[in-house]
Amino acid sequence: MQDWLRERVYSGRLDERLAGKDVVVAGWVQEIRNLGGIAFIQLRDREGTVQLTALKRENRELFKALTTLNRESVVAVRGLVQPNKEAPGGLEVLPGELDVLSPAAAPLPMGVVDKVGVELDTRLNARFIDLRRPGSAAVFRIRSSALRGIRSQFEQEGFVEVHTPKIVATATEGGTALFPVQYFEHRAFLNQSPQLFKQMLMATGFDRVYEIGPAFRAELHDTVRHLNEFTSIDIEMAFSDEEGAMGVLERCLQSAVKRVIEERPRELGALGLTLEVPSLPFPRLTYTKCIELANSKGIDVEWGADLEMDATKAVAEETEGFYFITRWPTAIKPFYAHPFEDKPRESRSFDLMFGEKEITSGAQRVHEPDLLVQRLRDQGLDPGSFDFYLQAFRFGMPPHAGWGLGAERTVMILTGRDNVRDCVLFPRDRRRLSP
Ligand code: AMO
Repeated sequence: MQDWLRERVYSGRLDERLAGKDVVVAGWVQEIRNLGGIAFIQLRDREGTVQLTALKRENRELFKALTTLNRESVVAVRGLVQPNKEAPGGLEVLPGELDVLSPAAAPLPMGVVDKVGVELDTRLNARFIDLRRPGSAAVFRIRSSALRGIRSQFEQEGFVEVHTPKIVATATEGGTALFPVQYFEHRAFLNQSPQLFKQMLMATGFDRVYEIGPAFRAELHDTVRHLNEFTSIDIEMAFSDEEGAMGVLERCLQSAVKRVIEERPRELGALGLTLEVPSLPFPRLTYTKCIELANSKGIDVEWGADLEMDATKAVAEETEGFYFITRWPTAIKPFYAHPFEDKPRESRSFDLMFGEKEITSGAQRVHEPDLLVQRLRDQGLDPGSFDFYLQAFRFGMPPHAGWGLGAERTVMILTGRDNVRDCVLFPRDRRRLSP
């Protein structure tokens, strides 16, 4: 590596003010057009491309070295910036020195700039190449900004970031979807959700916590919405009911969209998208109302049943953007959802929806230890195996509420992707464990 590489500038920073100056650019050789005496090379970095224009008569050796490179080789070039109306961006660099940092082998596992469509599987198998494509990379830049927006909202509202264990002894979200792991002489599992731990932290006085981390579900689902490992954005807040938690959620999503619009105009452009900041509050529909709506559209679903895709589609036709479904039947929500005091068959739970897609579940939780034991039994669970959790409720546990938001499903919405696999770098699904 040459010392001058330290002076590297991104292609996006090149403008007329640098005309006549020497710069260093570095990146991947995207395209080489050799016309004999002159060659045009498109060099790509994270901000776009810059044209290198090499003249054979100026430097034969450099010309040969540049024009015989395999596509996607990584090089650094030091050269003179010159205005050129025909070059992309109106500027070109006349290379004076070349450092080939890493020659690429040929053929490539997949093309970077080829117009032909590439299957998702091919793209995921060659993900390191796929992510060189502006459209694929845009998803992850948008994801990064969205998470920054959400985090900044948490910080603004006094949440403490925590990290809870991912190797655990019990299920939280139903016993069938667990990945077992051998933990020395014990059988353990990969955690499905930080649920039990974030609730236990409500007994400590932290008051408001958030965690952004992996969650594992051994679900057999092979759909465009399900992953076996996803990123869960979780909060728990003490002295709050479900309304308080819903308020934080809608402000977080608003903040995420604002950040993306501010920080990622180029990426939104690459995806052909314009986003609008959602206005608050998001509409709230009760579960009962959703059942009525679905029934009125000829969908046969009874009160007490989960809302399947056909029912949520019917509801989505009546709404726009984000909306909450509230007051779910207690029997179909997890044991920790608090029943309404005056109407215990309904719970203080909610889902956040976008169209027909669910992206968050949350609730005010049961904080009364006796009721919690009862709710575990009602759901056919053994309170004995939740002892470590129940302990935290017996020595002073404030009422509390929280939610879990799926990062990938949120990114699907923000980037208009149809498949959740597009929104995770290296997806884990029923058929995919590598790369
Ligand atoms: P739930 O199981 O509904 O609730 O999950 C919350 C959110 O996580 C995302 N999600 C998934 N994303 C991709 N693939 C999956 N297999 C998957 N499963 C879930 C979804 C979903 O809305 N403990 C509760 C949350 C709480 O009450 O605080 C929970 O985990 O976006």
